[in-house]
Amino acid sequence: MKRVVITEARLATMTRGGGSYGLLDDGAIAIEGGRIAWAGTRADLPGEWSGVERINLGGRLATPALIDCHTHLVHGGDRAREFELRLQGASYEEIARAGGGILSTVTATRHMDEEQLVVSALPRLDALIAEGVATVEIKSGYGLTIEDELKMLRAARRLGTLRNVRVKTSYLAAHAVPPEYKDRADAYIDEVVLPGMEAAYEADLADAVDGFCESIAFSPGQMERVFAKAQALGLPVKLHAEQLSNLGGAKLAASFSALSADHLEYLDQEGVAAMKTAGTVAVLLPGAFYTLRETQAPPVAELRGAGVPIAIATDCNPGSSPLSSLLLAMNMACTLFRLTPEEALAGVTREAARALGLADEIGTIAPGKRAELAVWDVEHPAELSYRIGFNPLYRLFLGDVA
Ligand code: DI6
Ligand code: FE
Repeated sequence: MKRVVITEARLATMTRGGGSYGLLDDGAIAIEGGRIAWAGTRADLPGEWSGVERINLGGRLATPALIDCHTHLVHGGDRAREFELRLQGASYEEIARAGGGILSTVTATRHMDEEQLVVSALPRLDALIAEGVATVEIKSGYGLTIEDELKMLRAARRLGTLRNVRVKTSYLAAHAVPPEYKDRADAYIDEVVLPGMEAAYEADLADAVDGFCESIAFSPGQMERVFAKAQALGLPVKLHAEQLSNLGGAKLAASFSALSADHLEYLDQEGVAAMKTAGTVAVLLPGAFYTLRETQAPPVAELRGAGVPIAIATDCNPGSSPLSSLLLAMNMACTLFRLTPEEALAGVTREAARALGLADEIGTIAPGKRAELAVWDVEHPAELSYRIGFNPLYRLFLGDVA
């Protein structure tokens, strides 16, 4: 197996108990077969690694490669016109109820084939990769027929073969009720969401099952039926919960041991407690908060106080978060939600890994983890959250270094 040692690096290991950021000023990382065998201060590098090929980072900062754990990267068309309408005063819910919003993206997505979806998603994926992202979650949810949902998931899987990036997919047929099932949400669940989930599972196209629990989408009772099926198939669940109102979605998700509950602006104390008990990660999406000019921030102090892990993601989607910069999402999480820069960085590394069920594989610089590192031309990790519209990535190292 190939061996290599990375030296002359400042390391933000993001391991717990390592002090602030798990920072090591004069660090080294020993890598064997694409996995970290040892990480620490250079002076302590075990003798067996002397004479092994070195990569000198010239004193730059290395962090775990970034993880965007919530995106709708694959979709047809755009919603620039809806952006204009919102600026003229229409609300996100009004537009959705009038058949625009998510459903206008459904029309555009249904008109595209798998190849067109892949081609249109690549620039967004490349923008993320250019900022140090090596793992990205991609949801379906704009097809809303069995075939169109599977088409989206196949496009997402293809993206993972076209670029050096790990793609985790989520089956999100329970995103909106399509026009052909208007006022028949339960029939849509029975005839499309549940059999489509089985088909996605059979074809190994879904790594998790997601839903949108909201008055303009699905009730907790309806989501419970979706999650029961996911559980029967052995698929982990997650949920868009408490984004526009409090329906108790996070509590429902936690009762199914969800990997994450996402958005959470209207989360209450009961939801926080349920998430803590279940180990469900809170995925905060400041791009949607910003785009919708939401004024109620998620209960960060309560989440932090309860010890609920907090992740940050772009929610990259054409309607509520046309954002393909994870660095900007980190900045927004600090400025809009008052996360610390260390929490923001943990939110796109360690906690994002946990939100995808990948905590054993990626997310920190520690022995046993994959050697997936982002190297930055900055001195201190707080700079990653601090600057706006500036990308200091020097290099992305993936498992292929050794
Ligand atoms: N919440 C969101 O922010 C995205 N989906 C969801 O359930 C937005 C989807 C869209 O507006 O296209
Ligand atoms: Fe979303």
